[in-house]
Parts: sequence; structure tokens; C-alpha cells
Amino acid sequence: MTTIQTQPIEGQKPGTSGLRKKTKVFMQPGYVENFVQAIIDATGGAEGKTYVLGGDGRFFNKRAAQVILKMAAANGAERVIVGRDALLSTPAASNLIRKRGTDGGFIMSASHNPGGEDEDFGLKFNTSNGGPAPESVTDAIFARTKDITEYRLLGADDADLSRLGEQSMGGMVVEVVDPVADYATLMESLFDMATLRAMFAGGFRMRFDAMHAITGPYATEILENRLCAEKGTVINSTPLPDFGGGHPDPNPTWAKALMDEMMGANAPDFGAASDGDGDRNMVVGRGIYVSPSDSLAVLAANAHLAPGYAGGLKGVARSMPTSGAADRVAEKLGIDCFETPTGWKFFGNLLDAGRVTICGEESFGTGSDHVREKDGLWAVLLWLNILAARGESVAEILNAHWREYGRNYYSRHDYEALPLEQGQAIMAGLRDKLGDLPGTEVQGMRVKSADDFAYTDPVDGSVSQGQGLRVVFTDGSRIVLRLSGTGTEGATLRLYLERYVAGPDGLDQDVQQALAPLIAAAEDLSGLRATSGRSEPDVIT
Ligand code: VG1
Ligand code: CO
Repeated sequence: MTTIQTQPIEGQKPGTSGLRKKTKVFMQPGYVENFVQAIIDATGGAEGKTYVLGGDGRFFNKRAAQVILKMAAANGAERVIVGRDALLSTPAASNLIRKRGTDGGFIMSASHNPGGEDEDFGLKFNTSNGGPAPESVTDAIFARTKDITEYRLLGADDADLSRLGEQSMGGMVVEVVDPVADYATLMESLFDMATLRAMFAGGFRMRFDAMHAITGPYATEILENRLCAEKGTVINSTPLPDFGGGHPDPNPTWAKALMDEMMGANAPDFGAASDGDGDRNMVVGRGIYVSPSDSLAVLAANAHLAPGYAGGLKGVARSMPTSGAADRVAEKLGIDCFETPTGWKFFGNLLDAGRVTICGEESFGTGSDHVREKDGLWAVLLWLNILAARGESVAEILNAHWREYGRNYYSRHDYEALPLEQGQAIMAGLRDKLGDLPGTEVQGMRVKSADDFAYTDPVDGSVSQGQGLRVVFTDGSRIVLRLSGTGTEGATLRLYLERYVAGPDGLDQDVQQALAPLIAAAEDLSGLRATSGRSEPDVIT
């Protein structure tokens, strides 16, 4: 065991979902080492502990895995369970952490951010419940990165991560496992596999775009091998270190080929895509796109049709910027609906306390209490289970949902990589005005309330401030503005827009047109486009 002197490295502050930086930043000498030691120190040391380790396969994944193993060994860990070739999707890692009763896990991913030597890398720590470390822990980790003086690293050969089974590293056991097996078993326990198999056997066609990211092997095993969907159902199924040069972000912009196919003449019945680390999902029906906020609401309303949720839901939770569509479902079901800050770590306590069963975010994230992360393939399988049970198309289900609950028109406009000071100035400009807004009129709409969202965790009472500026109008429409906490370049501003239409009229408008007054109001209030000189967002979802 070697103890190596080091000095604090600036900027190792975990964001919305772990530490994300340019890969070359992570490749600097001591960078991974400092951060990993800070995690170990801030969580009471590694002595005698068992961890899970895996990542989305992006460039530097294997290298970082060896460093983490040698550090765990040098810090006295007893065992590390690693996915073969250092691969694990984020939900599969969460499952392993829970199933094996471990002390937590290291997940190497920058999720939906592009990968490669000149792109992004990331590392996050999940606690023993399988979920991303809560703010109290990430704050302690960050504090430790600022006064770290040494780290421990075993001088040993690399582990052979291509070989399943146990091997020894110093006194520590490195246990290499199949990354897919336990996860696939978990999915089989939640969904009606026989009915799904029958649906595919009956000619149901789907396309799953794995975007050259981690879900390829998972989707191929579950959809093609176990459910017997046609070979070739899963495309871009081999995880690549640079995701084939694409953005592994399942949205209409970056999964355009899938969108085109689903809107085309010979579209299959159902389409889906997942992100770099497998926790996001986009769902598309033949000729119809399902917004993530609507997807959450439809899943909540129909989850009882799947065996794993036949007993009903305890409650639902959504992040603050996510539309209120799920709230209406919760109201009808007579269950609680919680509104949390952005990021899955805020759902952990509610899930652990048994107060919610299903959670979701507008950013293509849905999940349940089966793990403590959002789960892309889970959402796809739940949709399939609902389609099979109802015997209806995605369009029929969505239209029926809107007729029953009304429609929350919703869109997110991203302005990416603005100069940092400019992004902060735009936020500060709107924040300063919030107090004066209630009662005023913007674009013919009256402001009902305006604030900077703060959240008090109902389980442990912890408070998180500064979670997004929101302006709510008297008709229930909203504008939310916040700074992204996952980017690695400058500031990315996210503008979230929502308007509710009760129906029965006006349920099939063009989304951007339906939101036009809010888009104009957002500009009046924030001066976002004027200040940034951008005439339109980089990405609209
Ligand atoms: C984004 C999304 C947020 C999500 C987070 C991690 O964060 O908005 O909803 O939880 O990414 O997702 P931000 O701070 O950039 O808005 V993942 O799939 O990248 O781990
Ligand atoms: Co992700």
C-alpha cells in the first residue's frame, strides 16, 4: 500500500449528478485519485466495505476503473463488485448496490454528455440505498477535496476485468459480474413477460435506439433474447467509447433518426431510445412523440396494469420543472404528489420512506422504487406492458389521457454554453425582479406568484435553496429558469414553459404555438435572448 502526498485540486464540486468535467481534466495526474479519496474520507473510510463499480463505457472508463479498484484496496475495502469490462448501466449499478447489500458504489459516467478524449467524463458516488449521494454527502465530499493532503493507491497489476469471477487485489476481492444478468432478472419480476412475448409474437414491432451507449447489451438481452422481438429491433447496440461521435441523449434532436423513422410511412408500433448511462428514456409512438412529463403521467395512471405495481402506487414525485400532468393523476388516484428539486438524489428519501412509488423528471427520466435511479429500459418495458394490457396504440392512450385529465403543454428550451458570467447575470436579473412581479401583467397574463424554488425534504427536514426561478400566472401557466448543473462548458440556461388546457377543445395544438405567449413573456422578463445575442435555443425538447 502506498500513501501519496497530494494537494487540493480546484473545482471538484459534484453537480446535479456527480462530478462532470472534460475527459482531459479527469486525465490529469491525481485528479481521479483526489476525488475518490475525498469520497472515501467523507463517507467514513473504506475499511471492510463492499462497493459496486461500473460505468457507461466511455473513453477513460477502463483506466479510471483500475485506479478506483487500487484505491479501494489500499483503503482497506473488502470487496468490489465490478461489471465485466467495467460496464454497468446506472440503474443496474443501483440494483447491484441494493441487491448485494453493499456500502455504495462508484459510477463512471457523464450520462447524456458526449464522450471521447475531447468530450466529457464523470464520476459519482451512490450510497448504500443505491441512490445518488444526497447533498449532505456531496457537500462533505466537496469540502474534503479542498483540504485533502494524501491518497492511498495500491501498487498492483491491473485486474482482469474481462474475466467473470473472483480475483484478488492486495487483500481485496475483485468480483467481476455479468452487467446484465441481475438487472434482467429484476425486470422479469416486475413485468408480464409472457404477455409481452405474445405481443411480439403477434407481430408488434418496435425500434430501440441504444445510441452506441450502455443500454445496447441490456436491451438486446431483454427485448430480443427474452421477449423474442425481431432481431434488429435494437439498433446502435454496441457501446462505443465515443458513442459513435453522437450525443447519447435521447431526445428529438439527438435521436433524430429514430424520430424520422417513427414519423415515417413504415413506422413500427413503438420507438424508444436511452442515454449514455441508461437511466433516461425517450418514448415515441407511431406518428406521435410522448413528452417526458406526459410519459410520467401516463405511467402513473396505468402502472397498476403491470404485475410489479398491481397493488397501486403509494405516491408520485416529480422535479419542480416537470409539468403538473402527474399531479392530476395523483389527485384522481387519491395519492400524494411531491415536488422536488432537479436531480434524482432528491427522490431517494421519499422512496426509502415508502412515500412514493414512481418518480419522474422532464429530462427524459422516469423510475420507481425498484432501484434508486431513474431507469430508461424500465420505462420502456412499463410502456410495453401498458400497451399490451390495454391493446391500444400510443396515440390512442395519449389522446384518451388528455381527454380525461386535460393537457399540460410543455417544452424546455436550452441555451447551451453561454459565457458563465452572462448566464449568471441573466439569472440574477430575473431573481432581483421576482418580488415585484406578483400582480403585474406580462403578455396579457397576470403573475400570480414568483420565487426562487426552495425545498424542504419531508423526510429529513433538510433544506435546498436556489433550485430554479419560477413565475406562475393566474391561469396556472408557468415559466421556470435555471442553470444546468451537468454541463462542462460555460453556463447552460434551461427555460421551462408550461400551459394547461382543460379540453375538450384545444387538445391537439402545436406545442410551440400553444406556448408562444409564455415564450414571449419569458423574454420580456429575463431578456435572455437580448442579453445572450442568441435568437433561438440550441435544443428544444
Ligand atoms: C440534467 C437534468 C436533470 C437530470 C440530470 C442528470 O440536469 O435536467 O433532470 O436529473 O441532468 O441526468 P441539469 O442540472 O443539467 O439540468 V443524467 O441522465 O445526465 O445523469
Ligand atoms: Co443519464
